[in-house]
Amino acid sequence: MNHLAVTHRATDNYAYACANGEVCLMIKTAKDDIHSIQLIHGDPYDWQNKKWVCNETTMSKSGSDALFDYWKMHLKPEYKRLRYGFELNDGANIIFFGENGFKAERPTDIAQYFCIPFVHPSEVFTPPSWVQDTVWYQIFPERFANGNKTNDPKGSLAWGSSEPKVDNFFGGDLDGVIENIDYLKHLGIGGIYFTPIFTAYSNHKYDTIDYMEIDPQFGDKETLKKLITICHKNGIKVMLDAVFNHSGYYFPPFQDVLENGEDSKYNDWFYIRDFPVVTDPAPNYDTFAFTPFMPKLNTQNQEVRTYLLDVARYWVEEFDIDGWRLDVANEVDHDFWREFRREVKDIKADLYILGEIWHDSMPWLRGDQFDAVMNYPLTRNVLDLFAKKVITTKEFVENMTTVMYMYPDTVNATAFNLVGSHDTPRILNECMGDKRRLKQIFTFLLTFMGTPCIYYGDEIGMDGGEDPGCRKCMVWNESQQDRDMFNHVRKLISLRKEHPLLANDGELSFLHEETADSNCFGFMKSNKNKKILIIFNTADQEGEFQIPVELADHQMLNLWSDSPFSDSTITLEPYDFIILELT
Ligand code: ARE
Ligand code: CA
Repeated sequence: MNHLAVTHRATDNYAYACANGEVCLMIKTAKDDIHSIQLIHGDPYDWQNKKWVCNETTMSKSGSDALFDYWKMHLKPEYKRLRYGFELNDGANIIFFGENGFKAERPTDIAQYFCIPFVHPSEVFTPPSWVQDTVWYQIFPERFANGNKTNDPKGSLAWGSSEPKVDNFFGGDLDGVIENIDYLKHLGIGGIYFTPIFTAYSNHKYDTIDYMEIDPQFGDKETLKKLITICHKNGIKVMLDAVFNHSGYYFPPFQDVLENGEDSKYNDWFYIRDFPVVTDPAPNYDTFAFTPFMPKLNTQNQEVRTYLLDVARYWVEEFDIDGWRLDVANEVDHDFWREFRREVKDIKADLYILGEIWHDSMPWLRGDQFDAVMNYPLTRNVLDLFAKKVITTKEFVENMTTVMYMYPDTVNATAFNLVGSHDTPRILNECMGDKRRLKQIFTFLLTFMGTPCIYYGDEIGMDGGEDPGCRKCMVWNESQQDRDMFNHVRKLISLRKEHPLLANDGELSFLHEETADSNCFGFMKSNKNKKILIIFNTADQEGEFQIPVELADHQMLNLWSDSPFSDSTITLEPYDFIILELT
């Protein structure tokens, strides 16, 4: 038995409470090492005749990556308390594993067992219930649509007349979004994520000057109110971008510090290393990255906190927004985010809080800070397989399993899954312009798990390289849009609405080992009533996928073509996919 690989702690992705009163336990062991695991569990205070009353339940292996097997189990402790340990069987030996490590025998002393002292409702990860059925659409307001020529910035270029640059403007605004609500409704999305809309100099508006005003280039507060009302009428949620890690250079408090130096009453609002403040040759204050135009805000300072929390509350209270996306969220302190959560959820309990973090984010996803993070680990993996073709389907399944077990299932169900954003090259570029691969990626994104986000224009086949290339003006002339791609995405969204299994209403398992052809792989979503298989051929040649024998007895329906299906071997065209419902 590989003792070193056995991993469990009574916390985070290894042990978490679910909203229905269940506790989920997960343990990790070396791949193909352990044959079976018995969970020994009970209430710590349940004793009879000086003997602890415990139960035994068999765990099941629920996934594997390159190195590990993952075992999972749900329990419902009657009194919300749990003491437990694992009996690991490798075929030759049975060994007990508890908080104090490995024992040859099952201990009678329950101090040796893992402990969940008490599950408090306030510590259960509970994102807003609407989120897991939402398909997001990301809008970069300067480039989505120009609905009002009178507010165009000076020197604005004709819509789409040239390539996007770090400093050029095309006049996009909130009226443009209002004008195109029907387009979004027709596509079927359920939420818009707007990159920043508050007053700032740049075209991206991440260098905030006034957190309490809409940038006049985008409209005013009335325009935003109108936009939100129309969105809500059409069942579309609205999420705004909160840039609280740093302000813009022209944020009045920072200007005050520049002017008055140490005497400024704002001198502790930023991380100034020494006075006088200089920007050249390098800023002597902390910034976002090394950008002197984005001085880092000191969220340890009480006045800064009060100010930013006022901002956070204001747009929820007065404008009824449905979500906050938090920029550079992992560079702001946890304590601030805890207070942030309490304040905004006090006003609107089902507000969605999305952190922008590109890395392992467990510390922010314990229920006391964010409801989700932008799932870039998923993005990387999807691109590596479908777009860049630098990993095999086997590696894909393994990597994705690692990503999935990084977090509780409850977190995965609302993960913000994206395949590109205003910070990355467009997905079509990553696919080297191959639309078949792009279609597969959309199919994956919209049938997997979590909540998918579509970056504006990807659905009509827009291209563009790295920032700023990925921020071109939306193409509105239908003859220049890829309508076939649009219909593909639209059909996926509508299937997802029709079949909750395609969203988050069931268990997901990969179908890989069963395949003879390594270019093909799939996954299955299942609940008590039915199963849906989603299968891909990721190669430029015809591929074959064998339906697992244990599923052979089911009635099958090809959901994509809406026709019965009966073959046990599926033949797929290059870069094709199939969605099968099994009843
Ligand atoms: C501008 C230019 C760029 C140029 C850059 C150099 O446009 O072409 O490369 O300056 O300084 C905003 C604007 C950007 C702008 C930037 C600076 O949108 O256009 O870039 O301000 O003025 C990390 C952070 C993550 C951050 C990304 C960009 O962790 O939080 O870097 N993302 C947010 C927003 C951005 C925004 C800002 C932050 C600043 O989403 O749009 O930029 O407010 C790895 C790392 C990640 C890293 C990621 C991307 O995978 O692990 O940590 O993210 O790469 O670099
Ligand atoms: Ca305009």
